[in-house]
Amino acid sequence: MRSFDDLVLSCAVTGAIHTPTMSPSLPITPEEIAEEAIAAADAGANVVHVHVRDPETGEPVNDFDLFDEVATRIRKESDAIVQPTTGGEPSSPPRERIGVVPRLAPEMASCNMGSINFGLYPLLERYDEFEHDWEEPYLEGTKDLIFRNTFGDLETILPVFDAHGTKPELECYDVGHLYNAKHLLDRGLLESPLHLQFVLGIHGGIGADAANLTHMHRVAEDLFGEQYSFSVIGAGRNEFPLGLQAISMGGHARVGLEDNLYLRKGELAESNADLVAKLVDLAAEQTGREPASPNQVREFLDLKG
Ligand code: KMH
Ligand code: ZN
Repeated sequence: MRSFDDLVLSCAVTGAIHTPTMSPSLPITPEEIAEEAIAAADAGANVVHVHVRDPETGEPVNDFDLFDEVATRIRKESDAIVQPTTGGEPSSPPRERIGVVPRLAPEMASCNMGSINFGLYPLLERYDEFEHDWEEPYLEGTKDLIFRNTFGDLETILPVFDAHGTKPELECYDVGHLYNAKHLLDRGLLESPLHLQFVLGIHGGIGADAANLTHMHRVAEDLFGEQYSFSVIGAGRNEFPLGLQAISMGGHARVGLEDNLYLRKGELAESNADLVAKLVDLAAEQTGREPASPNQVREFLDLKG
């Protein structure tokens, strides 16, 4: 693993899975998404991961004008790295989701390393208390979702990253996705060093526990040696325990309302910035590590800036 004393701390401010009925804090409009991202950056996030939503319904969309508006607003007020999703509206095919890369030519964007079942039943059961309405039309497509990212899709979209100088952050939802990344590296579709995001706790992916994070790290060590760095997403209540574990292993972490709505058990987070501030405090107190500046991250990850 590549060493870096400071932290790459990402904040995923809205995502595509949580619905406005689950938390009043979830940003929906481009103004809200940008404001949340800027505040998260002020609290210590050096990367802000953004999706966009229909301002009227909250539905996740692949609307590149909205992405452009969000990115422009953030860049006016912050030098954080704006990382758009290419997971976008997750029931749409990758060839549609990738459109954000030619449109924004971002320095980094997410890139999902394989297909998975993406099950929402456990999540929605958990949020029953918010009187979540199963009939919300845009959830229809995600009730039994295959999050599609085939080898053929990756062969199509990775050259688009390359053509725009956009570094892919490789979202790995299971151990097999690390082998997919190795395969794509060997075929010259990815370039070292890789920046991996281990995603633990999605229903359909690897479970969120300490042993699984250790295993993902061990497999990455075997496959990529000194030529990679990693960050972790612990979905839901696993955000802080797994984030802190990753940081104590020399890795990096992501927090945010895309992945987790709660500051602690029973207490909804009022903002993304609160989630960032909590991990910044935990990391400093428990490991002595602090977030790098965005420019230090640019240098470490060799972003075009
Ligand atoms: N939704 C997360 C589990 C993406 O946007 O491309 C992973 C993610 C992927 O953020
Ligand atoms: Zn995302």
